[in-house]
Amino acid sequence: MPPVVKPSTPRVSEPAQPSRLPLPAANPAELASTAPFAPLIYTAIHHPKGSTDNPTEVMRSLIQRHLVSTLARHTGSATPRDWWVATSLAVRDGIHERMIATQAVHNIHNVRRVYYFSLEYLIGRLFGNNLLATGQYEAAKEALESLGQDFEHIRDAEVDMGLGNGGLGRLAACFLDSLATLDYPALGYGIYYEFGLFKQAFINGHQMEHPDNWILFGDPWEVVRPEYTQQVQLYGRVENVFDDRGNYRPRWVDTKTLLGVPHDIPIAGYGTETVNLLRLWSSKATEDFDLAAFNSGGYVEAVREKAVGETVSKVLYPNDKTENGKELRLVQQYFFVACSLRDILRRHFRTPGNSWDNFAEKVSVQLNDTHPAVAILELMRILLDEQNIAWETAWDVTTRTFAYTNHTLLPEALEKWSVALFQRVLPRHLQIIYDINARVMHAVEIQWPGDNEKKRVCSLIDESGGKGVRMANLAVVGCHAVNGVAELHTALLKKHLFPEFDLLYPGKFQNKTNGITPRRWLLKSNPRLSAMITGRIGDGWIRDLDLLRGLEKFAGDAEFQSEFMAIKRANKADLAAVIKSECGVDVSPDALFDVQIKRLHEYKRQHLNLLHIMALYRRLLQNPGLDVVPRVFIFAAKAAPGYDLAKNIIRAINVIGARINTDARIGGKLKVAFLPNYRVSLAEKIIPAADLSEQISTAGKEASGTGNMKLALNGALTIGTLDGANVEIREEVGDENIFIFGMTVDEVEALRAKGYKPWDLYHHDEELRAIVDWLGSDYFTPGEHGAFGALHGSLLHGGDPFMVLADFRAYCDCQAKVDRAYRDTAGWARMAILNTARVGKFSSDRTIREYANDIWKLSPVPIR
Ligand code: 26W
Repeated sequence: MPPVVKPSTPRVSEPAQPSRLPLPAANPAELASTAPFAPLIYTAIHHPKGSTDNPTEVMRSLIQRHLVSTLARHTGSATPRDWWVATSLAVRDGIHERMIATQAVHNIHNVRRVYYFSLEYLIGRLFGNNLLATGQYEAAKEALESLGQDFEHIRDAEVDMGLGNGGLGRLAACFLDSLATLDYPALGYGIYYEFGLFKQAFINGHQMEHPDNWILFGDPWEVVRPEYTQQVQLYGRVENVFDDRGNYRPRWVDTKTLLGVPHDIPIAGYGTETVNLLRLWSSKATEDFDLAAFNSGGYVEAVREKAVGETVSKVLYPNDKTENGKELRLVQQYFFVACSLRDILRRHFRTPGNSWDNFAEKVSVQLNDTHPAVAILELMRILLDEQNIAWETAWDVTTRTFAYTNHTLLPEALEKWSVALFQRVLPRHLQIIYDINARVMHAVEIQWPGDNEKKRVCSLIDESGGKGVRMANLAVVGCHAVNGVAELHTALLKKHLFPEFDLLYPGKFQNKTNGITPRRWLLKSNPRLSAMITGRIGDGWIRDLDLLRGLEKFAGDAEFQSEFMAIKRANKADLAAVIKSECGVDVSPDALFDVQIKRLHEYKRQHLNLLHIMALYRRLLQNPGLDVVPRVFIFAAKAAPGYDLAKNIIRAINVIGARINTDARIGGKLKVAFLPNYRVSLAEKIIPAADLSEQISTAGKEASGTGNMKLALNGALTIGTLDGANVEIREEVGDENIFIFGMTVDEVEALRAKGYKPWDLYHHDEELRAIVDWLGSDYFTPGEHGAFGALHGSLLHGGDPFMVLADFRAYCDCQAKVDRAYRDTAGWARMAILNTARVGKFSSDRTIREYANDIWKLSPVPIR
């Protein structure tokens, strides 16, 4: 417990009005802007003086105007970046009008909103997306071309907004797109990291990390909102104070203060007036910070302190999965959550008639994993300490407000903060944790009297080893709904991670299978296929992906098949050019493009893929005439900078791949390309060109996967285990249109229980043994012994934790089936078309509707 101070004279903080917050009065300018709302969209924007109604000409004059008046550029000397900024601003003008209108309608009608809390948003580029959303794509393309500019070149000037690690961050971005497209009142909250996910380069096959200073030259999409700056407290200590009725009135004192400045990114729905916001906080030191040190003569010290305040939003943690327990990360989590809650309270309490009584009716907060779960404690603290609201009422408001999505079962990814750290950074919140826990323990005692084991697993405090706060347990008890991200994942969540809570809170756990936005992952990234689909079934699929079922009837049509495959080939030719320029490797668009793109992690088993490549290479060396379908193995993946084994796997793929690529003995039948710096904009280039999608995680380890959905939508066939959403993809496309192999979850569990011995497999499978030995030798790295020692060691001495050897033979056999299937061009085309036609379920629009109906109880609010 914290060091407590008990002052001799009890002090009482002024009891606040139970149902009103002492918040600043509504900003009159803001109310003025919301009051006389009229549908005036585009009046100024689309009819600049002296121009015509022709959208291309309107766009051209807007671009030229921004080039001159905003960028001070002569058209003759404008760089691609200038053109990109000017065009973005031209589009943004209209988006801002819609954004103002949307917010006005939401405010005036005091609508219920959902707030998505996420430490990560992998937005990628906004240019093409916003042009498509607002129906100005063609106009902008023609306008730029009429000004002598190459549209693709201009598009490439945009730096990806890479404020996330992987699936969880990209899911948040897809959700924002669907929320706006479906007219749901929603706001995303997160951190305005100055440095996003590191840039990756390869040197001699090794991953090198470089800072991603994405914002260096500014971002035309964002608007800074200094007027909504928030203050948050951290550190300090709790004074235990009692009021004159003996009630505990703790005071959190001697805190440090941080300022949060909001940066707003508009999120334009597709084909609708709705424009929602993504509000990201950057941290600043307060003036007080400076003053104190300045007064004591420490000017330089003051500036240094200020810099410390500003490091909070400096950098995205590049880890997915393993939590490293760093203090700065906890501070980031609290900082953004505290700013966001204050912003929500400001919005709620400025509306006449709103009170705490209707707070949970107007506010629904979705926690993207446990990373923002400290919000539960912060709302409790505000209610208890600042509003003097009784515990039961406070807990009721809080639990009705929050819902939690779990994204992983991996134990090393479950956040656990040391109690000592919590005590230092958030001492009052730790007290609240203990108070919540006492009630949880009470509920467990009633349910299972005298059962200490049940108490141990349900406790918010992990007593094993160093004491830790279990954020997942906090999230489960502090939320009214908990969801997994695929059917299988949700079942495992209930069975393995939270079986006691599932009994304690029946109905709280539910499934929401992930989805992807068809706007980015088909319409924008694959214009050829999009145009073909629209030509056959109309463009309704863009907002209703189930309509792709209308393509099923063409699956056996020879003409349709050859058109479909011609598009795939053209996309492959485009990707071949990227591979040439990025990797220096020549590949043929006629080869089978076999794609594995995702974070580099042992459980995702890029090394299983590598072992198969080595097997094929070895067979070809032994028999150069062997008839195999020519293949290009395409990888893209970043490894967490501190994850040595993952980096060793990258090196192995790069080095072995380079050897294969230059070995004339195999006649160019195999090629390996590891594209550096995987990011959203690169994914958009790879996915439309894929023939085969590698989804080969150890069953039970991949919560859902979303790359699997993107690839299937673009007509790639999946080779995969029965893991995550692969299970549901199989249900949709049919068993005959997917390549499933390997152990099931039950088989994995049974083998683990029996005692898994990778050495037995090594001894009994001759080819496997030869490959593993090859990997352990210095064949690929002459003179550098043990270059892949980490990888080789993990497979044998390390016990092969993800059972790569156990699935190796089944994987090779399945790959042989793929090889045979690819030779049947018409059969392959049919399967590919059926994949595109049948994955409508995986639209994030469907996912968002399910969240809205089952968890948020949220209705669409169409603007106009
Ligand atoms: C450092 C702590 C930490 C721990 C876990 C950071 C990030 C995580 C995430 C849970 C990692 C992640 O992105 N999970 C992925 O979420 C996707 C969206 O639901 C799923 O499709 C993936 O299967 C899951 O791995």
